Amino acid sequence: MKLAFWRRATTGEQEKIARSAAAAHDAPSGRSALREIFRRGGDTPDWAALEEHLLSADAGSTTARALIAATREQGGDATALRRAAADLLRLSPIEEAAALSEPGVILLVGVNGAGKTTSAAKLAARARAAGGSPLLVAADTFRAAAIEQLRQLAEREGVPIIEGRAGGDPAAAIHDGLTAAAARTLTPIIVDTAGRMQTRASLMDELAKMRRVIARLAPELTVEVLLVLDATAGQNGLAQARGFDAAAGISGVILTKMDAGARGGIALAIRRELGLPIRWIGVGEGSADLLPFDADAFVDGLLPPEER
Ligand SMILES: Nc1nc2c(ncn2[C@@H]2O[C@H](COP(=O)(O)OP(=O)(O)OP(=O)(O)O)[C@@H](O)[C@H]2O)c(=O)[nH]1
Ligand SMILES: [Mg+2]
Repeated sequence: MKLAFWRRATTGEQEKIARSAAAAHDAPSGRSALREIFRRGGDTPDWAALEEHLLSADAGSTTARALIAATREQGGDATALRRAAADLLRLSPIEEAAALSEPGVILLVGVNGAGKTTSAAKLAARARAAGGSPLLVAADTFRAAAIEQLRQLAEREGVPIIEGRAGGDPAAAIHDGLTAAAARTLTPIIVDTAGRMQTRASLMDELAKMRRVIARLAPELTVEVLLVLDATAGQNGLAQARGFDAAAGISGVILTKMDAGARGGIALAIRRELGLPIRWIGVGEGSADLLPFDADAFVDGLLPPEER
């Protein structure tokens, strides 16, 4: 059976995605700001104001300039801007094929408080809803409370869990998880890891070790490393993504807290500067509040079109 674990967003999900990106940016004023910038039917657009607008949405200056250049090339109107942004964010056919194939292991990494543990539970809930038999692995052995937190979420979702030993080696928890999953044919294996700063080399090495353990014990499993990024952290997300990608080889990003006033332009910057695909977005604390990323819906909210 092919498991539709990641799939394109439904219409209802697209609306939620657009709403979260719009709420972050105050849609009515975003709409009128864009109308001003492109002065419908008037003179040339106000490029400086557009740059300002993109910066205020957290796109970062490199990405803002690249988008403006693409907009000019493609006709210089608001439609060209929206198209350039959506083209940038959309998964390539190869990325989409990878997203659609069921991963064997999903490793969630990121800084403290980004939303790794709740996202692990949300992913497990989705995998179950899609007819899968996921296994959660509590490899945040740094704090006993973190293991307890995932245990409670696992119980709530009715998903089995393998718990690391508090204070123990996270790689050992992964070892136990792989063994249990093989014995009980559970898949995907969703691993929650401890929050860490991308600047701490020893903690980055620990992530690389976790990957090595998986490659050694279960070389047949595809491993997806998802960076969990708090969208409200703004441009700091870029530094986080760089550090984690260098250490652990990130395959995609979960952008959390898009419901909490984040300015979603960071998605554009991550994609443009690091080439990483945004795969999921978090729009709340509940187990259903993780949505498959949809580039067009996201741009609809971030750079709202004229009223239709
Ligand atoms: N509003 C909102 N809150 C979220 C979202 N995702 C996570 N949170 C909240 O953010 C807080 C931290 O989430 P955790 O999942 O514990 O974060 P973590 O990355 O595991 O944290 P550490 O294990 O301490 O590094 C919790 O209160 C979550 O409910 C989201 O998409 N929207
Ligand atoms: Mg956690």
